[in-house]
Amino acid sequence: MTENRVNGTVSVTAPQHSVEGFAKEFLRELNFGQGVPLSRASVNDQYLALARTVREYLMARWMETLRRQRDAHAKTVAYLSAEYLLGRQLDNALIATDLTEIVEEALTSLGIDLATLREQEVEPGLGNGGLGRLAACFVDSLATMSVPCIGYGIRYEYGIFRQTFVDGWQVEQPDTWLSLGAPWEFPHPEDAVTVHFGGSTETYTDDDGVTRSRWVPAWDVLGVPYNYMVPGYQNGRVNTLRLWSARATKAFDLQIFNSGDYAEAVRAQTFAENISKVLYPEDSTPQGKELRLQQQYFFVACSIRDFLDGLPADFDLHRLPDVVMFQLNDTHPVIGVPELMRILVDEKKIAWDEAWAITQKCFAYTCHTLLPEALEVWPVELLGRLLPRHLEIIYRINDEFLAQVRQAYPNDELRLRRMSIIAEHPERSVRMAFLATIAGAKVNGVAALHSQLLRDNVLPDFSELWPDKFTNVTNGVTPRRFVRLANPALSDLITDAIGPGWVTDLERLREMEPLADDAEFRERFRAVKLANKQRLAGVLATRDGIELRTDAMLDVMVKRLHEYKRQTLKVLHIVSLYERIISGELDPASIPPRVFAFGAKAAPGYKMAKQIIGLINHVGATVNADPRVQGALTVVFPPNYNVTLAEKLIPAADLSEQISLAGKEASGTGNMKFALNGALTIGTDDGANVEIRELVGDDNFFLFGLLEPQVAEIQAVGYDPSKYYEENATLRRAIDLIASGTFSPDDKRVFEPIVSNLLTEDRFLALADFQAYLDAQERVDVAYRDVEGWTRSAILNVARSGFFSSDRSMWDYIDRIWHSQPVVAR
Ligand code: 26V
Repeated sequence: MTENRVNGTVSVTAPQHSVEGFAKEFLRELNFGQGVPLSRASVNDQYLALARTVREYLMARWMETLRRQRDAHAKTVAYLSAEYLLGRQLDNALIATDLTEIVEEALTSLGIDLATLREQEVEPGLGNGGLGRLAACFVDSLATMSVPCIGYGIRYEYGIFRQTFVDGWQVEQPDTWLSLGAPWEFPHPEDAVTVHFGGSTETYTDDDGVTRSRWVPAWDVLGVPYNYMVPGYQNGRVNTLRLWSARATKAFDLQIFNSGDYAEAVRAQTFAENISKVLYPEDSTPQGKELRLQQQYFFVACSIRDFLDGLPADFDLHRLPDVVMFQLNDTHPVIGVPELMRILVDEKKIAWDEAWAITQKCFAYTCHTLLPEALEVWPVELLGRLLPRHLEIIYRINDEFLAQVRQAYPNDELRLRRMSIIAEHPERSVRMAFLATIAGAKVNGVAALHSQLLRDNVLPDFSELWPDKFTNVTNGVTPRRFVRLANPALSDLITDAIGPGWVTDLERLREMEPLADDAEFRERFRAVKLANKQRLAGVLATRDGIELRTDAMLDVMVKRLHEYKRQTLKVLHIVSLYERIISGELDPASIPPRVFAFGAKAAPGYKMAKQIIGLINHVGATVNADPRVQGALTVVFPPNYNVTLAEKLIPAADLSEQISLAGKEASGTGNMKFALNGALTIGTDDGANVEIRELVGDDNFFLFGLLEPQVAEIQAVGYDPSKYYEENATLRRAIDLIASGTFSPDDKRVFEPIVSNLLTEDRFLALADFQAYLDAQERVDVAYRDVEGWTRSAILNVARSGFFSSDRSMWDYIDRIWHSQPVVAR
């Protein structure tokens, strides 16, 4: 897409405010907001005052945006997501308002260093990984495109845990992101919503003699909304993110107060507030988790009610699809489907068929995984106990759906069983992905390959029944945060070359392509990379006491720790190089020095993932300390990888590791961030890697490994990893070195579970891809030695990755799914 579709820009704001003006407002916030004089203000006081001053610059735009959207009666995207991995807010607000320079000067005039205040902000880590970060990128893009969107989610009191390492093993600490103050949020207790749980259903005859059902719930909680600004990039727009926090209801308080039982009152309050207490760290086995279902219903019920309450009193609900699309970010919010049906049928007394027609036009579903164990199912017993009316509604949806299937495929009992929303084994449960697919106007995967596999392997019966329902929207990332903010040096270089328009029209990066052949430009590009490595070295030194050499290739693998992502394959590569060095086979002086950087959190309950973290750290400690290596290999693994660290790591990287087993990574979005920041990818034919390689070209991408159909073939005949161990001496020596206890002298058998898993099961075929990976890494070494050639490829990666802007993803959702529009200036 070359056309610039960024609409509705009010005016690119050259802030009318002066340095002196800003300094004055900042001091006013410090004195009257924080209640301290500058002379006695802590860094935190200064940070809070700064945040509040900056947010004031967004306030009028926020109100104006909402007014304009209301006046336009525009269709709104209500993005329903259990996770938003936002990253720090201050810098994003500064680039959005174009205030950075003014603020820097104003603070300097007061003897304050902006960089110090930036470091004071604790990022809201309200997500696990890719899915939550994607939601944050999407709301950024919609604000920048002037498209009406409200992001709905949960204000977890504790976000993703803070990771520490003790002797190389992961230890989790609570994430207390709210403890030093939360200057970016606006609580709105007056908009609180009551959410019901439990109880039973009953039928009754209404005034017109119609038999109806209603829910008689047993208990309730209050949802208090907190609003967050989502500023568009220098376009005068601010959208809203509305996150719900659970409180005990007044009714609850009063009842208990009257009973005179103080301890019980506190217990009840704790019980209610537990609902938004902690983010679930995605688990290795997402078995029935009652609190998680409560969280899901809680935020979805609040959000739907909130949206409906915002409509005019006389609004005809048959027109609901004209004004909203509830986009389901994975299956977590799917309980919203029976909730909307319950409201329309039970409360608004709309006939079932009409209500179903409305509902089917108001929801669309995005699937973010292919792993069968990651598809959510809820035991019927649990759902019926917590949400009895919703279970009845799901049953009726299922009955009518199965009648439709029976008509399309007479006498096909097996098909009915396969397609039923209700699974019978191993226990009766509700398949949330099926419910979402049946209710959704559209179902999409998140990269071309993923969408194809979703149709062919995960939901084949549904795609046969409704081929037009399925579509693809390849993920994207926001160039504001991940290039403009994270990589100012590269941003300046690009802007110098092609002007500033690329920030909101990323395809324009193509204009840089010819510069790949310009020696002087390549030189400047390398200087940027080096400066980013030096910046990272500074961050790691102060943050973690890690020493980072900046004259080596920086090879980075950052993502959640999962077996399918194959961090073990990366470890096997490192161990193999190390083994070849100490056995004298490989001269360390003969390879380009490399720093291997990891960042990864393991779900606290995922034992194997935590083992792998231990292995990486132990291998690192051994390799880094061994003089025989002569510094040719270094392993660094800073703890607590998060958005803030990503913003420093990615711009410094030379090589991006995207090595999941083909067919397992739905898309990946880190892969896009690396390419846009001029790292070359070593990767499998998986997720969005496929599209990255197509765009940047085979010469600028290191492809290796089995293709998805080959994986399926091997698994069909029965995969035997031990064969690879026996037949490949290099692999055998690497595995034997781990098994020998070299990396864990205090407990030589500690990595036994990893070794035996690799040799007997190796579910994600690391051993099958090992040799291909090693060969590709040798191609990397050769390419890296050609400094000019490597730089050329890196520049082409940047120039050809404009497609991966989340702005493009959002236009695709608009064209294929939402059919909404920007609200342009009038
Ligand atoms: C959950 C589980 C739980 C059971 C063990 C394996 C497993 C694997 C993944 C998940 C999370 C699934 C949802 C998710 O975060 N998907 C990610 O979404 C990103 C945005 O679309 C996408 O780029 C990643 O490829 C995808 O893994």
